[in-house]
Amino acid sequence: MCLVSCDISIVVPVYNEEANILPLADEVDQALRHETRSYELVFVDDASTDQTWAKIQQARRQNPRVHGFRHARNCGQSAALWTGLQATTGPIIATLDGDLQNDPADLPKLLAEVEKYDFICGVRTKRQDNFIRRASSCVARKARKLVLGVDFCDTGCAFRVFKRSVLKELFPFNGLHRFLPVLVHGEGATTREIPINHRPRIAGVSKYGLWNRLGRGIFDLFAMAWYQKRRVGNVPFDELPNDDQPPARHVR
Ligand SMILES: Nc1nc2c(ncn2[C@@H]2O[C@H](COP(=O)(O)OP(=O)(O)O)[C@@H](O)[C@H]2O)c(=O)[nH]1
Ligand SMILES: [Mg+2]
Repeated sequence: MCLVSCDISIVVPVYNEEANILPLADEVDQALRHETRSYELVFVDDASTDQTWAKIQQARRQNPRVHGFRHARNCGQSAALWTGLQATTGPIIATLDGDLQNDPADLPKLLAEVEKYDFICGVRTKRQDNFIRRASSCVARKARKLVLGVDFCDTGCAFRVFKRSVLKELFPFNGLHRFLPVLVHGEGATTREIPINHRPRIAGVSKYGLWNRLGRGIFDLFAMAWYQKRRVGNVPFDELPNDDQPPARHVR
């Protein structure tokens, strides 16, 4: 199911975002109009019950850089993200939300930074969400710092740009999308946080409430803490030399 090779793969998991697909495809195209590298925009529709899939097909007719995948049943944002990551081949990957809260105009800024770092995280400095959401992100940040000893400002921000090489540090689970920066950082990838624009949601409704955002995030935190302790890291190892070859050093 792999797509044709291109330089930048933009992965957007969506669920019931019918009104946002076409404007998002346009905004991405606009944002990358001066980009000399090739890109693909990959929507992963997580079995939406509205016209999202039809809109992805329409976007594809308007722009062949648009690709679409559709889950047979609703599996969640992380599962859709994983499907998109597996389906693409670009050496640079960008991810963003499909509700237009992330501003594709920030793409060039993040793409420039990924030349210097492995993983760039967007930070929603002027967040256009209600008080409960902002407060729960604050609590989650403090909990992450306390339990994991890492301090990323905004792991809830899905706008990220990273090198494909960091994918080898990741594995699929429901909740992965919140822990991407923590996992890649744990394996030694270089990370950078960059302020990005954040917009209010205009169309469609949020899919998250207090429990499936903060509650699950905190629950998963303890699994992350366990994994941090038990993970088998990248250990360099030597190979006994063959007769005609010099000793070799590998990194798993
Ligand atoms: N594929 C998939 N995407 C989802 C699901 N729930 C939310 N999303 C997408 O994840 C992004 C963020 O969700 P949103 O409801 O805007 O979260 P909020 O901004 O935190 O309120 C949007 O693009 C949603 O369409 C889901 O179950 N499956
Ligand atoms: Mg949103």
